[in-house]
Formats: sequence, structure tokens, C-alpha cells
Amino acid sequence: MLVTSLFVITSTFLLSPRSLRYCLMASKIDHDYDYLLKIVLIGDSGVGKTNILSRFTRNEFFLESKATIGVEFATRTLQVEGKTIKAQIWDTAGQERYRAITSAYYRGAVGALLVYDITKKPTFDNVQRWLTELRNHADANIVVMMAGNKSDLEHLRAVDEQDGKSFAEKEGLSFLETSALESYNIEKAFQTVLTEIYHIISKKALATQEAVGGAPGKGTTINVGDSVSSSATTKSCCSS
Ligand SMILES: Nc1nc2c(ncn2[C@@H]2O[C@H](COP(=O)(O)OP(=O)(O)O)[C@@H](O)[C@H]2O)c(=O)[nH]1
Ligand SMILES: [Mg+2]
Repeated sequence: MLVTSLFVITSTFLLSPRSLRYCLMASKIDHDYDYLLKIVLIGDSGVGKTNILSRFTRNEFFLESKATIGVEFATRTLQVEGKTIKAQIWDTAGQERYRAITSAYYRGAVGALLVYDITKKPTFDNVQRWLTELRNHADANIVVMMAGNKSDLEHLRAVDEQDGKSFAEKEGLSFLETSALESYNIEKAFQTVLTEIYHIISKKALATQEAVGGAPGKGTTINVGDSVSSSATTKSCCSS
């Protein structure tokens, strides 16, 4: 087993290098990944969030919606530019139906997949509302990928791909059409978000190194604040 240090990365990591100097607590936890990154799934009910998660983490798809059987999060470990990244992906477990997603859901998230259904225009119209929710509850620098899901249902399309692209461009988001059913662009959507986050982390780490006056040595773990890191490290539900 590859044993390297654990870097628990949360949104606090997106602070300025000077803030980092004081916010980051170093402690050592040996683990089999370099970074643990929390990603949240958001978007209207029925757009395919749970199936995107199951496709990405277990390569499974369910035709029947099981809104009531929700997991808190699922994980998958993958390589990004030579680093071992453990993506911890949170699913809403149906709370989005009641507009009752708590701020704890967003806490510590460094990435989000904002999903709509290309066959249901209202789910695209609601993307703006979800962005506002993100901006109110998540870190300002969170990396967002907008995903127009169910691209396999071309005959039922109600949202032009170009409209998705233009909206994403206007809002500074990445954009892909996906299909959890056909496993189309699911991998790419997460890879893109994780790579973008990794680029931010490595830039910040470099800046911090300069500010602090040296590179963190091998075996140094960056742990960012108690409340945040505990949510990312102590829950063991559903991890694979
Ligand atoms: N055709 C098609 N159906 C999908 C796709 N993704 C999800 N679904 C279906 O859409 C319904 C809602 O999916 P679900 O993942 O529960 O959506 P959630 O409420 O956003 O979590 C289910 O019946 C899924 O089988 C997709 O890519 N293509
Ligand atoms: Mg769901």
C-alpha cells in the first residue's frame, strides 16, 4: 500500500498564504492518498445526482429513483497529475425537494457539480438559484462544474447544449453534458473539477511556501481547522 501523508484540503485552503500561515495546523496522519477533497452534488430533485455519484464511485446505475435511500457521501480515489486524490462526494439524500440543504452540507467543500436535466427546462432555470445558494453557503472560491445530465435522451431534449455553454461561460463555470446511464462524461466531469482544484492547491501551496520560507517537509500533514477537518475525516459512512 502506498503510504504518503494526508492533506485534508478544505475551503480554508483557498485563503491567502498569509492566512494559511496561521490557519493551517500541521499534524501527521499516514494514509494512502495525498489529498482528500470534498465535492458536493447539487441541483433539482430527479436530475440524476445520485446516479452520477453511483456511476462514478461504483459504476452502477439505477433506473428506479431511490430518493429515500440516500448516503451521506461516497468516495473514490484517483490520480490527478501524479497525486493520489481521494474525492469525497456528498449527495443530498433528497433534501433538495424541501429546499432544506443545511450549511453543513457545503462546509469544507472545494468543488461542486451543479446538475440539471437536459429534458426538463425548469431544472435548468433553477441553476441560477443553486448558484446563489452555493455563493451564500460555500467558499467563494469553490470550483463549480455545471452538468447537463441525461444527454442520452436527445429526443426529449428541452435545453440546447449551447444555452448551457453560454450560461456557464457567463457565470465562469466549467460545463459538460453528461449521461449517468451511458457513463458519458461522468469521469471527465469529476476529473476536470479535481484537476482545477489541484491546480489551485498547488499554486497556493507554492505561495505559502514562499511566505513561510520553506517547503513543508515530507510527512507534513496540512489540517485546516477543527470543525472543518472533522467533517472530512471522522465520518466513515459509505467510503469505498
Ligand atoms: N435516461 C437517463 N436517466 C437518468 C440519468 N441519470 C439519472 N436518470 C434517471 O433519473 C431519475 C432520477 O435520478 P436520481 O439519480 O435519483 O436523481 P436525483 O434526485 O438528482 O438524485 C432516475 O429514474 C434515474 O434512473 C441519465 O443520465 N439518463
Ligand atoms: Mg438523489
